[in-house]
Amino acid sequence: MIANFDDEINVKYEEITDKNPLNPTLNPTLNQASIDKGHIKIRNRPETIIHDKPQPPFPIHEKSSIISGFGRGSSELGIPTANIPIQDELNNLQTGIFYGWSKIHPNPNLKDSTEKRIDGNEIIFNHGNKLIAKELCIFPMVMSIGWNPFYDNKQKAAEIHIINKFNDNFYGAKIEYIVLGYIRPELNYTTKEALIKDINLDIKIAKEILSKPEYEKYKDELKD
Ligand code: RBF
Ligand code: MG
Repeated sequence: MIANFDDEINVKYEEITDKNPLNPTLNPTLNQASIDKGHIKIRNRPETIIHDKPQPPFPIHEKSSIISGFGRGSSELGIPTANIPIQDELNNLQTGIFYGWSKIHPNPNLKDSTEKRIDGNEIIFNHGNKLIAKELCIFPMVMSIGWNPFYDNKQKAAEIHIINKFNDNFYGAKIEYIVLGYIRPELNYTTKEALIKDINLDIKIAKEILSKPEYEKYKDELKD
């Protein structure tokens, strides 16, 4: 199967090499992706290696609280992310972009509260209690771990973009997730649009891989 990923992406190759044993090869000549041979190759993007099934250290299954991030994900990129503390298992991973399954657990026992974000803005923690039943399903996710070179963060962050359109935010809820594989290293970009385009490709790739039975079956581990 040939997927049509023939987007031109404007990437500055400032690859984060910290703990990056995979060292993906760059394929500047290809402008379409072939998924069938276990590799996704896209022009100007490091290649994504797809294994028949998750390889160690995956699967990594955790349940974590959602903390406030920079507030850039929704407002600037249109790609909201749930920021989570970097716990041991995540800290041991190479930095980069990952994929898997996720699910939100609201806390109906908690009332709304407010918290000050890093940028000084007050945000309301609704603990996930505004979400409706169909938003509490298991969804595919993409996860970014690292320093966001495009924004030059001073702190390492872990964030999850759940691939679903939510009607409300869910600060203060818990997120359960299972990480199944690695897509690419974090990159720097010449424009915000290029970053957005690349994240959308990550989403496309994640959905593609997660639809394979050997990856889809891990959804069951998040069922109550
Ligand atoms: N930030 C970067 O600086 N470089 C990246 O390559 C990058 N890739 C990302 C891929 C995904 C799937 C997601 C969800 C985020 C990525 N980010 C990246 C982080 C992005 O800059 C961050 O979510 C926003 O700045 C909000 O904190
Ligand atoms: Mg965020």
